[in-house]
Amino acid sequence: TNCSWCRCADGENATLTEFEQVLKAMKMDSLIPLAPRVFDLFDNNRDGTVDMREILCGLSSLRNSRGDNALRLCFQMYDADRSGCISKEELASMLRGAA
Ligand SMILES: [Ca+2]
Repeated sequence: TNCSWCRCADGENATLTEFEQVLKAMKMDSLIPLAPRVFDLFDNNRDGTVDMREILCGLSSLRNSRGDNALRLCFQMYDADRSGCISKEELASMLRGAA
């Protein structure tokens, strides 16, 4: 089939563009502005694509996040260079992205 979600579910890896389609297909449109961050966060093995397992794993940690965990996850999402702190530049780009 031609849909990203199905290709992904078949075990193929999704690129960022395909990942955005997956978010749309899952009615998670609110995450689309954050797609590059979420994508980066889900890409556990850092190969530049997310596979089905990484997506499910990432989604379940999003869903199970409460309090501190959710906060840490958000923090990781915005900490673009993984420095452990959110720089002014990162904050600015986050606010630009949210606008
Ligand atoms: Ca990956």
